[in-house]
Amino acid sequence: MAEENLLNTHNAALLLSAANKSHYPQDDIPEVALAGRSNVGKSSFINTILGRKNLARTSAKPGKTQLLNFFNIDDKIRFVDVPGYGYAKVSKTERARWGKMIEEYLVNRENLRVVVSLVDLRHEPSGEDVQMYEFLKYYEIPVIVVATKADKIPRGKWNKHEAMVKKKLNFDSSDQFIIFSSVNRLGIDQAWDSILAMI
Ligand SMILES: Nc1nc2c(ncn2[C@@H]2O[C@H](COP(=O)(O)OP(=O)(O)OP(=O)(O)O)[C@@H](O)[C@H]2O)c(=O)[nH]1
Ligand SMILES: [Mg+2]
Repeated sequence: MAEENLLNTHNAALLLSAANKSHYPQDDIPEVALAGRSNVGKSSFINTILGRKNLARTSAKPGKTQLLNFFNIDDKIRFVDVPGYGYAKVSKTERARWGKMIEEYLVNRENLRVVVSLVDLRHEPSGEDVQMYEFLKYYEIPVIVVATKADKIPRGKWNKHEAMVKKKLNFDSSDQFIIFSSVNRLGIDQAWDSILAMI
């Protein structure tokens, strides 16, 4: 893989977890943030494209990740695993705190180069998926849309699902759209190409 000439993807580790900007790393390393509904597959995406089983924790229990988790990739890139939205069993207060934390990071973080916005290829994007995409477009934050869990629908239906997702998001055709599966390890090269092109 071409990216392996540039960085050793095996040299990856959790650097720190932060609740607010006073805890963010202080340097110039470019960051790639992962955003999406709880359970969409953000942590799995990180593990899969790094070829690791359990670097970013994954769970069948949604709503687990409450902090911004910064992963150091070979001292050249960081992945930032953002807590998922849309988990029902969260109080109004927690939801507000979440919103503040995410907004503070996404809008003001100078290290941020691109947001990988994950949606489930199987379903029409939720209101919150649409809001996230619109938010990123509004603030002119570069975005790559990754449609996860492609293994759960037959290949012959991918086009139809892609069209459904794009329509609901009011997708900007100049953005990248990647069909992905952590189970079948599909879309990895395309994801790396798109990410590295933004950095
Ligand atoms: N079939 C299939 N399952 C997946 C895929 N990606 C993730 N999963 C499963 O979906 C569940 C949630 O995945 P996570 O990666 O923990 O999701 P997350 O977005 O990090 O969730 P939060 O941390 O709660 O926001 C786990 O049971 C994963 O094994 C995929 O591509 N295909
Ligand atoms: Mg997670």
